[in-house]
Amino acid sequence: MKFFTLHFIGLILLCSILPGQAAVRRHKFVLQESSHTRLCTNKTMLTINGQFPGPTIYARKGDLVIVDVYNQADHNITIHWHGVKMPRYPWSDGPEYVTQCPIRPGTKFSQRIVLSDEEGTLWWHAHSEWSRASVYGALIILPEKRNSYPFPKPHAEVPILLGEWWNSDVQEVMEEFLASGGDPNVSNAFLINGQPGDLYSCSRQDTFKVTVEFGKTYLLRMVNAVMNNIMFFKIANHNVTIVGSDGAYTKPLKSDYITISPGQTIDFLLEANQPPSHYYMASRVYASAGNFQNTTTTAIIEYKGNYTPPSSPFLPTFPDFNDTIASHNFTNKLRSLSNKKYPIEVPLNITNTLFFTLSINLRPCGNNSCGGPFQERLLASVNNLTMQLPKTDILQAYYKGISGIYETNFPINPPLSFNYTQNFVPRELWRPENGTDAIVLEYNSTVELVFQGTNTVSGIDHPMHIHGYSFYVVGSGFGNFDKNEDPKRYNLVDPPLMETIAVPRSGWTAIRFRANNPGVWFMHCHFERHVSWGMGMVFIVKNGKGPNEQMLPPPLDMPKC
Ligand SMILES: *[C@@H]1O[C@H](CO)[C@@H](O)[C@H](O)[C@H]1NC(C)=O
Ligand SMILES: *[C@@H]1O[C@H](CO)[C@@H](O)[C@H](O)[C@H]1NC(C)=O
Ligand SMILES: *[C@@H]1O[C@H](CO)[C@@H](O)[C@H](O)[C@H]1NC(C)=O
Ligand SMILES: *[C@@H]1O[C@H](CO)[C@@H](O)[C@H](O)[C@H]1NC(C)=O
Ligand SMILES: *[C@@H]1O[C@H](CO)[C@@H](O)[C@H](O)[C@H]1NC(C)=O
Ligand SMILES: *[C@@H]1O[C@H](CO)[C@@H](O)[C@H](O)[C@H]1NC(C)=O
Ligand SMILES: *[C@@H]1O[C@H](CO)[C@@H](O)[C@H](O)[C@H]1NC(C)=O
Ligand SMILES: *[C@@H]1O[C@H](CO)[C@@H](O)[C@H](O)[C@H]1NC(C)=O
Ligand SMILES: *[C@@H]1O[C@H](CO)[C@@H](O)[C@H](O)[C@H]1NC(C)=O
Ligand SMILES: *[C@@H]1O[C@H](CO)[C@@H](O)[C@H](O)[C@H]1NC(C)=O
Ligand SMILES: *[C@@H]1O[C@H](CO)[C@@H](O)[C@H](O)[C@H]1NC(C)=O
Ligand SMILES: *[C@@H]1O[C@H](CO)[C@@H](O)[C@H](O)[C@H]1NC(C)=O
Ligand SMILES: [Cu+2]
Repeated sequence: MKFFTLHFIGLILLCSILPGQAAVRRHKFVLQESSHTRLCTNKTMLTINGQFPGPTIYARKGDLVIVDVYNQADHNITIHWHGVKMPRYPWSDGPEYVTQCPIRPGTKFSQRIVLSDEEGTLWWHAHSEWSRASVYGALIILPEKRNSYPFPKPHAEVPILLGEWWNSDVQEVMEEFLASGGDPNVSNAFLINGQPGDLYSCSRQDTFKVTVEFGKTYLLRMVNAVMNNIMFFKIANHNVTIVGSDGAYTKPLKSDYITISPGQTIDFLLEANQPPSHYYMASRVYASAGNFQNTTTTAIIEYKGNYTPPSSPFLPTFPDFNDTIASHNFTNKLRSLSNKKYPIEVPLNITNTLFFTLSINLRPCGNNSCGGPFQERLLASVNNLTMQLPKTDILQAYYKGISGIYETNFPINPPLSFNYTQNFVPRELWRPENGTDAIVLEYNSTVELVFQGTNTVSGIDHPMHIHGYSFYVVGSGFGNFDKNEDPKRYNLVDPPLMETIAVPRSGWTAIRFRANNPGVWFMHCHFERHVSWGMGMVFIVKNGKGPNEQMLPPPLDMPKC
């Protein structure tokens, strides 16, 4: 009798928890031109709902978020939900001409953001030309109602969005460098939550501030929405504890600085354990090559209490701009939580072994008229292919069987093997080929992908991002990947689960994932100038046999080309 009662109650509990647990949340996004002033410069720019940064979306694990996107600006747009896997539903993923045609001015598209196992901080941003410079915001995914964080409940939570600001129109910056073939103009400032901070002119009164109480712990949810740089981040006199990245938990990692790639997110705990005062949190570039903005953006941590604040808050000191070891060291220390409650499933039996070179390239221009080195045009490639976006999106072409839009010949190895990381790669290897190519993967097959940086033209880090998937980062190192020796040192026990990973300059990174999400998925460098130069390719993952292993049909309001 007793047994029956208990069993019965258990059943009721289960029923009330399982179905209907996930909520549907609806938001309205209106793309519009709105004016904003930074660095004493007033300009109109694309925003969502007039906000910069855009609205923060809150959800719980497994929810369905519906966003009605209205384009009331004079510019094409698409919105990407960065790090959301969108199981079986690539239709709302967002990359222009890969999964959809742009939402044209005066039209609307209802996007379904299908959350599944993501938990932590992700973000959304425009995925059309360079509009993401001002069209972005945080997407915060809390645990399911009955669950809590795998760390002590913080006293408060604060989103921290790193951004970038040009005094001029970003669209013009983009058009100019694509026309010239040279590098884009460097920006004028970096931003924390839309504000440059005190170290820039006329920014003091708007500097972002966090008020803390001594003895309390805060959860900071950081997103790197910067366009073209990996960033170092530091808080004066405080160490932080990293607890998550890219919408997955990590083992707690104590550090006195953070390296964060564009696209990546990092959740960390800040313990207010220092003498009450004012402290800067600050961010500046990590750059292994090229021109960059060398200024520092700041926000202020202000302790509550009665004390005389310093005339200026304490400022942290940073690793050198070009400290590749410091950058790589930090990223390399991240580990999955990987316990009973948060298990991981690293593929061990690999079906697809892929090796991708990441290169900056040059192509001659008519009468040496371009703005890149040797008056040539700067480009970028994966396995020597510079991706050309088609005029109709690849997803639609795949789904409807329209030919002539893309090919499926993307090479699984580079066409030539050479010493990728020698200091000076011979110039005959610098010129890439055009392509709009995909790799087709069988449903539920497993992938190991090694990214190899090359030093053609100039070696630099590449923050690589894959849509539709998170992946385990099983190894990385410097020099040329050694397929016999390096795999012996892979971490298959608790590798971090990421969706953006910085491949170090003159080095390589190995990732693994299971191709269990059918659809068309963009893979690209998250440096905006590199993707504009063609550093991208597409994975097509076929349907499986079962009913829950197939792509869902497209919505009726899919934008048309
Ligand atoms: C910025 O410019 C816009 C349009 O040119 C104007 O409407 C707005 O008042 C200006 N804002 C400031 C703070 O000057
Ligand atoms: C880019 O920089 C160049 C050189 O400083 C300048 O002439 C040009 O106007 C800038 N372009 C934009 C769009 O700001
Ligand atoms: C932060 O950690 C470093 C070691 O990484 C240590 O030297 C320093 O004392 C710590 N600072 C604080 C405020 O805990
Ligand atoms: C930053 O760059 C400017 C000009 O590009 C240069 O004058 C200055 O010395 C640099 N500052 C630092 C800290 O490297
Ligand atoms: C970093 O730059 C400095 C000078 O700016 C140079 O002396 C040093 O060798 C560089 N370090 C690396 C690792 O490239
Ligand atoms: C990198 O990490 C290793 C091991 O964790 C440490 O010994 C070394 O000092 C670190 N180097 C830098 C530059 O942080
Ligand atoms: C590995 O995968 C292949 C192809 O999917 C399969 O035939 C084989 O049985 C698998 N081996 C193990 C040890 O799981
Ligand atoms: C590749 O080039 C690097 C840098 O010059 C050099 O240290 C390395 O020995 C070379 N590797 C091979 C296999 O030649
Ligand atoms: C890339 O392809 C071009 C054109 O076929 C060729 O000239 C070049 O050598 C190739 N480079 C590499 C690194 O494969
Ligand atoms: C590659 O594509 C670009 C842009 O579509 C075009 O201008 C260029 O001529 C093409 N180059 C080659 C070598 O096919
Ligand atoms: C996918 O592969 C995993 C591991 O081999 C297996 O457990 C699972 O049943 C497979 N799923 C499908 C739908 O084939
Ligand atoms: C906007 O998108 C449509 C549909 O793809 C395209 O035809 C048009 O050229 C685009 N407009 C601009 C200004 O890029
Ligand atoms: Cu890149």
